[in-house]
Amino acid sequence: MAGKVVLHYFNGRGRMESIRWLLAVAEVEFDEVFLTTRQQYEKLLSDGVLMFQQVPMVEIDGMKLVQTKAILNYIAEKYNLHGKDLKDRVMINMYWDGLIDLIKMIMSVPFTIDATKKLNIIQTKAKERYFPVYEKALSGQIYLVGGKLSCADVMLLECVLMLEEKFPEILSEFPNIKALRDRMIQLPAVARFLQPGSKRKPQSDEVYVKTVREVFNVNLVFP
Ligand code: P9H
Repeated sequence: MAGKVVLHYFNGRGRMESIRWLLAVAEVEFDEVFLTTRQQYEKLLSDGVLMFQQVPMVEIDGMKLVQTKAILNYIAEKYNLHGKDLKDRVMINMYWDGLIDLIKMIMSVPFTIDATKKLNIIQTKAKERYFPVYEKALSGQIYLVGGKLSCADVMLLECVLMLEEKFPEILSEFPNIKALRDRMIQLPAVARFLQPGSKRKPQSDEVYVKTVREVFNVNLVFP
């Protein structure tokens, strides 16, 4: 039996949070090694365990996986969260990739000079470009694809909850997405992940931003 899953990333959301969400919904236990110093990062580099000198890195089933989407795909496939056939899978991937684009915008906010301006752009994009797609996909459906929970539903919930932290009324014109959100937070695995003390990470703070910049020795700033 392969050892426990181990996540290598910062003690914050960033790109790893979607992986934490998917593992939590798949009810897969995982440990975390937090990157806090430049020395730690340099050791990972000298040990040759970061294929592109980047994190996230996830140890799973005897492998050291990198590239967030590849890791998410592996987990989704392994735990039957990636659709029942090719056509369902491509629909899931389209919805998933749209959400990844939106989450990348949200992830950059703590590193952005004018965070308020960026957040307003994100709110507009969410309400005008992304949420209408998911609202339509959920009309008459309990999940986005094939009537079955998939990794796209998980990421939509992750994204909605993050946006509601900034814009509590963001779902006011999207009753179908709100119904999905209200349903999914009742799922035992999701309810557990939303409990205080779970491995879900809080909103990024100054410590997180400072740590990322120090570890990579770069004054990372997003436009
Ligand atoms: N394709 C953290 C918060 C917000 C936005 C970005 C980064 C890309 C994947 C070192 N990893 C600052 O860059 C932190 C990737 C992975 C890959 C990294 C380097 C990033 C961040 C850390 N940067 O999807 O996994 O960009 O390791 O030399 O590139 S995450």
